[in-house]
Amino acid sequence: MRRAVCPGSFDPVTNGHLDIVGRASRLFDEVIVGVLINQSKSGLFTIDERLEMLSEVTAPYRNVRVMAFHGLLVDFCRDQGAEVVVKGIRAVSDFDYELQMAQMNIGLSAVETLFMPTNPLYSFLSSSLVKDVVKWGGDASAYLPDPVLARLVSRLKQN
Ligand code: COD
Repeated sequence: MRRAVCPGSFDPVTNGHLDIVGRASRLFDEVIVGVLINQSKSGLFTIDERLEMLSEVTAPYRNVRVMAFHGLLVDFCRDQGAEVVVKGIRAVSDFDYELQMAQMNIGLSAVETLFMPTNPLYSFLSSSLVKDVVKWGGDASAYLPDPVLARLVSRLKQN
């Protein structure tokens, strides 16, 4: 079985993330969306909330499952039997850092990284930007799945 991991913070998942996950699901038998538990960086949503949102929006993809992980990505891949990491590349600025991580990861293990060009509709999109747009009352409906937008609006109203 060919299994891939799409890792990230997903705070929260955007249509850009979802586009990459959906395309990866057509290339691999199974795709695991790995949410990094980063103790040094507290997010807007808890890990459980991110997992819930991801599970809801990836439900149409029968070969995608969602899990949290901590520590090294390559260790998570090994534990899950995944040989490939799939990363979306939005711009040259993403590429520099992603290349460093991919090279470190192949040095640490045999895990390959596949770079997938972003859908041009989402090439400028990040979780941070959409949080800012929604915080100040902007319309982010083109960039977030509906249930994620609803949760983001409600969370930012509370803050
Ligand atoms: N279009 C396409 N792809 C996108 C878009 C978009 N609009 N937005 C994001 N992406 C893709 C990118 O590939 C990105 O890498 C991924 O989605 C996740 O994005 P984020 O912002 O949710 O997550 P990041 O960038 O904070 O996640 C970083 C990782 C968790 C992947 C990374 O830090 C990691 O692998 N950490 C594990 C620890 C480790 O192994 N460290 C050593 C690495 S060498």
